[in-house]
Amino acid sequence: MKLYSFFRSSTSHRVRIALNLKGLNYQTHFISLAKNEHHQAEYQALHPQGFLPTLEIDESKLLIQSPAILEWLEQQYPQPALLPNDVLAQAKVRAIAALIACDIHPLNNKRVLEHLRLNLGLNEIQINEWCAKWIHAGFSALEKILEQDSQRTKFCYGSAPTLADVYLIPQVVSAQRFKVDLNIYPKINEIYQHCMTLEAFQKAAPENQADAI
Ligand SMILES: N[C@@H](CCC(=O)N[C@@H](CS)C(=O)NCC(=O)O)C(=O)O
Repeated sequence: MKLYSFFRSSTSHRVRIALNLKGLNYQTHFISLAKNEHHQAEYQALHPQGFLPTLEIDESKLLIQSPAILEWLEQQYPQPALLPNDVLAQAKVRAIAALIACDIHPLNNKRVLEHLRLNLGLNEIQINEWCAKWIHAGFSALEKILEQDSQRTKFCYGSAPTLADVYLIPQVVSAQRFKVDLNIYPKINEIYQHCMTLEAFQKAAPENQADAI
């Protein structure tokens, strides 16, 4: 398998974590968002939206959209499971994933920030305020969800990593980049610290990618 990835792309980061947790071998092909390589026709022939990541299973099979890639990995390589057995529990894990993927990440995406910067004239302080606003909105709700779950241990759900952690950790890294104070989210912080003791998460971290600037 070949993953088209950029070290700082949180959607690529999600897929790297899942591939590592499942112990799968993959090659990484670097597409630099900083150099706008995702706008080049060659990459857009693979991913019509020009977003990262793309997972190439073989030359004729390309998967796009990280939620679809992660669900495919889960079905194709069920062990270790990243979803609990119980369907109600699965809905809880997917709710955390959706809170991050639908309600936080898209608002802080490169193309959105570029529009705010270049077309609407926001400066870097205002851009950081914008990013922090949507991260705080999502994280304060998530912190309440995590507080309410009495079964939770050191992960978002249960006692092993799930898709919820696969989505959360890259979003925490992104929040750090936008200088969001994470000390006000003790549960999120605890999950982050714990996941980062695991090799699968360490290997997937942006700073450990060969294209890290
Ligand atoms: N829903 C998509 C979003 C993909 C996405 O937005 N990726 C970012 C990198 S984290 C990207 O390629 N952004 C390019 C841009 O905004 O110009 C997914 O989860 O795969």
